Formats: sequence, C-alpha cells, structure tokens
Amino acid sequence: MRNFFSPAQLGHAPTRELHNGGFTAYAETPSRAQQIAAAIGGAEAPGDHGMAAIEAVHTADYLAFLREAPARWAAAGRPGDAMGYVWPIVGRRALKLDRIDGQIGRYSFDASTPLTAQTWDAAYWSAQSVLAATHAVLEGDRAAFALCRPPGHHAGADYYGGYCYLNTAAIAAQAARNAGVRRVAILDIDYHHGNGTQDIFWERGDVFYASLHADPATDYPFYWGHADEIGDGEGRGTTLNLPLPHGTTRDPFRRAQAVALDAIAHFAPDLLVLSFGADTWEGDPISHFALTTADYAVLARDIAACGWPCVVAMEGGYAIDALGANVRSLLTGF
Ligand code: OKP
Ligand code: ZN
Repeated sequence: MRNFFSPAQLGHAPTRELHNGGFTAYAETPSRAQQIAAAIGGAEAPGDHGMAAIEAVHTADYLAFLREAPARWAAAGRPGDAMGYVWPIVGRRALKLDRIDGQIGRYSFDASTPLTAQTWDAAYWSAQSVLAATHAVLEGDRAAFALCRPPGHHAGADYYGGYCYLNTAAIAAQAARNAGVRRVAILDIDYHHGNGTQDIFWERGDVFYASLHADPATDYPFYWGHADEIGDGEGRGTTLNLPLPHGTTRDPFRRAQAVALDAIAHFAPDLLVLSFGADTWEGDPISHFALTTADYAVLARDIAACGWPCVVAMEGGYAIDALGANVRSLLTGF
C-alpha cells in the first residue's frame, strides 16, 4: 500500500493550547508524523495538485484568511501563535470585521487551534498528501494511506478548530466526485466526532458520512455528533452518528463499525474515505476508549472485506510512543 507525506507538514508546531481552564503543551506535535512515518517504513512525497481541490471544499475568503492571519497577527504587535478569545454565538449577524481577533472568532470555533507562520504550508501539504492517495486509488490501487498532519475532520468549509485547518477527508471525497466517482462514503473512526466533515456534506445526497466517536454529551466537540443528527435536505439520512461511552473496547466498537458499514453498503458507494484516528487506543492521553494495538488490524480487515477502494486519511492519536505501531497495525489489516 502506497503512503504519502511531505516534510513540509512538520513546520506547523504551535506551542500551547487552552484546555480545561489553562494552557497545556500542544498535543498535536510534529513528532506524531515522524513516529508514524518511521513505523511504516517511510512515505512518498506527494506531487503538487494545486489549489483547485482545496477550493472545491473551502470558501475563498476562509482560505485567504488562513494564509494571511499570522502576518496580520504579527502586524498587530502580538507575540506567539495567533489565538482567538471571542466568538460569535449562533445566529449573530455575519459581520465583516477587520480586527484580527474578530476574524479569528469568525473563522474558528475553539481555543485549542493556534495559527503559526508555518500553518498554511503544513495544512496545504497535508491536503496534497490526501490528494496523492486519492489519485493512487482513482488510478486503480485498492487502498492508499495519507499521513495527514495537521489532521482535518474538525475543519468546516469556512472554519478551523480541533487542531484542523483543511478538511483532508472532505477534500479527498470531493476530488473523487469531481473525477467522476458517483457516490462516496466517509467512515470516521477517530475518537472525536468529525464535525467539519459532517457540516460540509450535511445537505449532500452523494456523500455519506458515518462516524463512531465519544458521546458529545461528555466529549469534545460537544455541539455536534449526537445520534439525532442525520443530515438535511438532499442529505437527509446520509449522515449517521454512533456515539459510544467511555471505556469502549474492541467488541462494542467493532459492532458499531458493522452498523456503519451496513449503512454504507446500503448507500452503495464507489469509493470509501476512512478518517482514521488512533486516539481510540487504550493509552491515549486525551481520550477514553480502550482499543489495543492489535484491534486496529481487526477493524481494518472488516472494512477491507467490504471491497470498496479506500483512501485512508490520518486524523488524531496522541500517545506518541504507540502511534507508529497503531497505524502499522491498521495498515496491516488492509
Ligand atoms: C482532534 B482530533 C486536549 C484538548 C482537547 C481538542 C481535541 C481535538 C481532537 N489537550 N481538545 O479529532 O483527534
Ligand atoms: Zn480525535
């Protein structure tokens, strides 16, 4: 199985995040990607497919903001990483504000996702990695792995959050659609709900989104991922949320995944995008499921047995020392 990663993805290295009332060291570190690359025996550098596939998912004003915000933050005399501190509540007027803090509030949803001078390049190449994997699958490979970092599934069409800036799974799914693939399913097995992916395809009947995740009643991102969220309009019924309790082990996780795979089979996709997070692992420092390293191979075999061509996009996983082995286990299952 080919895998893709660009060293430019390592440049993004925020120093800290706001969490539970205080600043903590940033959990989504460059070393995550280095550990994975080493464990899977290296990765191919992706080619540059340019902006079109990114612009097919994200709005032009949001992309301009992402590229320009760090320089504007510095110009405002601020030290360190760009971070927000005020957000509009749902239903406020869509004001066009010039002040950098107002814009950060407009284009993000949390305080755990700073912008640095290297963020745009890293996110851009994370997207190029998933596009390279998508093209490998479109050209006939059964599966390909994109070592996406920063991750993507919390980023919406015009917002960032949850360590995510560009939604790599959505970029892959939309690129496949634009290349002529009729129906695409996204299965998200990261510990957290992929609110950005859900929002992007909320009213889309051609892209199915299914997610297994910690119950948003207890876990980030709180405001999305509840079982009654099923999509709307043409997308009504093409979103499936399966929240799971703390302590979830392999068998209940595997049963929930089987429910998702059944729903996806009923949808009959021509291609699958797997948003894979290893933060469901038993020792993850910010999560509360209890999967083992060997379990990932079992889950991957269940997915591969469905027979859909599959693009795997890396999402979370914060137990650095176990991350490589966990990703290797998943890829072995394919
Ligand atoms: C991103 B992905 C813990 C803060 C938790 C952010 C969670 C983002 C998860 N230091 N808040 O889905 O793995
Ligand atoms: Zn996660």
